[in-house]
Amino acid sequence: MTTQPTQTILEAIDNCTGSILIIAHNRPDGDSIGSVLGLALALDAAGKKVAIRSEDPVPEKYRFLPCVDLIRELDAEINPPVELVMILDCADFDRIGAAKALIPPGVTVINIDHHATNAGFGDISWIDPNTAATGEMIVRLLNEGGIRIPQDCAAGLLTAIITDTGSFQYAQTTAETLRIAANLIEAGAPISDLCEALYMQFSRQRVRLLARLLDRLNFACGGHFCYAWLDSEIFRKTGATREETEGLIDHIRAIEGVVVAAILERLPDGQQIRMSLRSKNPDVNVGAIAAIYGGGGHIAAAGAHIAEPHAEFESELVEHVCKTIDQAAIRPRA
Ligand SMILES: [Mn+2]
Repeated sequence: MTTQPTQTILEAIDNCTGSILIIAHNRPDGDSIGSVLGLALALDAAGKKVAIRSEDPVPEKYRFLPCVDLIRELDAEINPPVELVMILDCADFDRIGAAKALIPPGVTVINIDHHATNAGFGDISWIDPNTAATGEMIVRLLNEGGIRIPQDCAAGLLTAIITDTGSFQYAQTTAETLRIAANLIEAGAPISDLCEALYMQFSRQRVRLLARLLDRLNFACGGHFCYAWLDSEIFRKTGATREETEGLIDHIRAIEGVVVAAILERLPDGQQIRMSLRSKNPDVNVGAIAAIYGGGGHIAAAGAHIAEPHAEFESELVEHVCKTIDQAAIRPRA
């Protein structure tokens, strides 16, 4: 009988007498923040020493979460010394950035993630691409280990699942996802308070940003591909921050006929581009499109950072997306 990675992970946690260092990925999203907080709070309640570190600060919109201040900057001291490292929701080891320097040599690194593009870095890796959110995997791990889920932990983990499933709308939302969410609500996660904090507290600047973005839509592939550019001018004119772009793409994705949505953000240097992609059709894999540009992600959601875009970047992207959509259209659906 083969040992499940969850058993190996639980044993490593059990045997750890020093600090367990939990690391969030750069530009942390709801799944990343909710998962690291949830795991840390459950392990803390179980008597373990935990520390959470992130190179990038927690975005303003997630600062409402209970115990969010446990997520500290990289130079904060960790006592006792780190004996075990857990990296969550991170498709690629480089995405923890300078937090790598916090990993003492020889210490076991555990990689828990749901991105299909995760190549399995670390000493113990548990990758489940069929899971909607890393938060869901954390609940499975805690349940399997008989580790109690305190109320604040449940709030973090439910936030992870709500944000990565698009409020239980995306295709990866399964009956198990809903059972786990029910589990978290039973543990005291306040679902309507969480949703209000997540989706009903946008700043006026962010609403102005959305208005201008919707004025800049480009349609291609007979309306199946819709994309828009963000640049320094739009942030200056609206007063919105670059952090407030999260979720804008959902408004493009929501347009009738659109199969692939994209936001192309020109970074402050005026050169580099951050690309976010969404797909509404399971046969149209935007993860594969992102991979062409050195990025990654899932079938339905992916992204890439283009450091040196060449002059034909936009027309080439349109071509790649249209080809992917056309191929899906001719492939018979199972
Ligand atoms: Mn995730």
